[in-house]
Amino acid sequence: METLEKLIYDLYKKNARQCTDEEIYNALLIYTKNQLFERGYQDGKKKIYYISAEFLIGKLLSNNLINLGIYDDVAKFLKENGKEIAAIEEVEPEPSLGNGGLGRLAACFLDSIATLGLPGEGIGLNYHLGLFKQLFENRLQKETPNPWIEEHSWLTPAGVSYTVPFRGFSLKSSLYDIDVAGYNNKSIHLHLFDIDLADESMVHDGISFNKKDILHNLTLFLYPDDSDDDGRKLRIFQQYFMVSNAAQFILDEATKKGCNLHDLADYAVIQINDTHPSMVIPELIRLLTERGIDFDEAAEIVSKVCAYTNHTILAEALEKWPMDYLLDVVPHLVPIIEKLDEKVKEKYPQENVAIIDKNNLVHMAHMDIHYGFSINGVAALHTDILKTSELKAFYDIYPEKFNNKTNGITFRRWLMHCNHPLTDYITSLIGDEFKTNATALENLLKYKDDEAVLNKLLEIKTEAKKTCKEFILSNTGVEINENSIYDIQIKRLHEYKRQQLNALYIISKYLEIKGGKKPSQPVTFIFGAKAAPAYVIAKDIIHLLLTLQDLIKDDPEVAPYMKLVMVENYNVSAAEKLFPACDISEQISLASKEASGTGNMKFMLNGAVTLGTMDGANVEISELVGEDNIYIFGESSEKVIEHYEKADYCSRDIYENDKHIKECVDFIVSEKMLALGHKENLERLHHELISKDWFMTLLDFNDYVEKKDQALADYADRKTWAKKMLVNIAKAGFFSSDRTIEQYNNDIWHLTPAK
Ligand code: GL9
Repeated sequence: METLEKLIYDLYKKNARQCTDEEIYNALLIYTKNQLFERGYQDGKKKIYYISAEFLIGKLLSNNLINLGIYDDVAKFLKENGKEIAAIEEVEPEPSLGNGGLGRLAACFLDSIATLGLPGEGIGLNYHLGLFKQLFENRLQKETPNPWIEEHSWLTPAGVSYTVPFRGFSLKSSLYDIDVAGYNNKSIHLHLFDIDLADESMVHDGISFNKKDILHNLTLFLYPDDSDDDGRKLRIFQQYFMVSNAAQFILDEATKKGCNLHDLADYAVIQINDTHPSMVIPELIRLLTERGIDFDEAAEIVSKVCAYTNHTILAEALEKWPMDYLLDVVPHLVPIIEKLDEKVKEKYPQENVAIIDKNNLVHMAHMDIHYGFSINGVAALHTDILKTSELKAFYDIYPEKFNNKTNGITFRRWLMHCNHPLTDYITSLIGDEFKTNATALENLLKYKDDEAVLNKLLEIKTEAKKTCKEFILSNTGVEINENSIYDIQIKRLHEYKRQQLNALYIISKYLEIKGGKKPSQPVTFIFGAKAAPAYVIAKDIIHLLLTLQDLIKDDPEVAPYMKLVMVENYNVSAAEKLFPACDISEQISLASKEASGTGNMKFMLNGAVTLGTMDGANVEISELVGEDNIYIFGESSEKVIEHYEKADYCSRDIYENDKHIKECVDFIVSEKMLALGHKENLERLHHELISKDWFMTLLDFNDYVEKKDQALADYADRKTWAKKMLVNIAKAGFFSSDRTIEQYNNDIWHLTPAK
């Protein structure tokens, strides 16, 4: 730690003890960046370029220290100087460069690519304000800007710039790099492209800004509001800016290494993360033809370089851009897309696989599948649904392109960083092989009946719950009972994820308690979720939760037995405090709708038991842990898909024929609720549930109540519960993103790892 001490002295002319937390943070930032630089970067002839509109990297200091192998030394040094590393961590602003699972997955993947020694790069955009910061006002979500770039930050200017052409003007880019440390290995880069003229001062009244002023707004926000034409066009501006820079960068790197463009596939493989980067296909073709390659060969070259990952079957997320928008923003891509479409239509005239449909919409995913060599889903069930229903027409044409890559999470962040006590205890039992070979966690199974071990696991959980209680108090002002069961649902707010189902359960418990039936064990229902700014019903659900929170808190008959608390501005840092403390993990999406989920994996790894539907990776979790160690409920994906096909689901029938359900749903607009909440929001949500309920909340309600009651009752048998916890931790190894990335490499990328 001598170099760190010296650096601190050079910077501030005082020693660590005399520095503020801010000064220590800045010094550690510089120190860590130097260390990463000195360790060097993965390189190789062929590289993976992971292009993504989102990289939800979270705070980086502690994670980097862990991956550099110096976390303990730094923590000790700080302690000797009267500082707590936890307090230093608080100084770091969180870069919110992603919405949720998809962006966080990209961040976990970079960690694993670096750790496995694979030559690779992440490529994305440097959003100045990231995803909005969420405030609660009047029990409603309010969006405010979320700046994260300070004078000193993890960004390093790379001195690289390209010109990106748009209709009528062009924009120059500047590249900033963030180093991503491998665990005990070299680093890779996350390349974030930016414009020089980005102007944060144009943002007013929350997160409003002039959407037409592209010269100044292009990299301000991650996914600005897309509820109008200008917002949607801005997305195309962003996406094209991202992929044009990426394509120019990739061709530059490859040619420097001796690529003659014809052999590009020997130098580069591009993973297209969802459809946001899909325009990289026509853009690469454009650049190759500009450099003298004929169109057909260019299309062939690109088809050997690009692979596409599908992350959802929700139609709203499978982008289809009106041709008019493209003509307006990137007219030079249009003839290329038209040619690609013609070639497809010559061979496959059926409408459902066309790139340009009869309404002149460009289907980005279709372009990816026709002109990429691989398409993968993100969990076994999800890939099956792609093959057999959503993308069946494509599977019939290209069965060899389809493959599954079940998602994973990096254990460095989601265990070693966020849960030191559990990590240390596991290490004391089975050694630290699990840190690089996650399936070694199975060695824990030999302690399944060891009472001392089970008790210790419970003790660690109790401590985590105490720490989490402090966090919740400071975040929300609500004091929760650390001896209650922590039942947690943290994820983006979306109707398909069914936070409203959880809310209805809470209403039913509330009514039970009011009716005199007291639960044997107090429960705390914890939520964290941001709603997309233009998603009205999602915001109504937040309002319902916040209104229920106050109703319960202020009712002395109910408050001792249950509480509801909604964490404000749920983000990666909050997540790190919530996962270790959870008893029951809520994974209650409508079967078939959650492509994978990754929070489910983080909970399991930290010893929570899942209450979930047979959806996404829950299916694989349930196979791994066995039915004694998970609570499964709800309609199967086959049945749900059938309901959609036949359009025969009618929530009103259920509502009218089930007294209990009617009572719970109607409580939303009861006098008590309307006395606290807003009539407009609550009535709209009430109406939505009865007349639409697109995601079949009422269908699964009774089964959900039964299984959740069962889980809460089982919790009382502490020894049996601790065994469930142990099995969940022991079986979590499969969900390491190291495994996922190894599979991407073996099946799709074919890179040679560094020794
Ligand atoms: C998502 C899926 O909904 C998740 O189930 C999946 O785990 C992740 C990562 O593969 O991808 N697809 C998607 O569009 N999002 C996902 O989380 N959305 C957001 O990130 C907001």
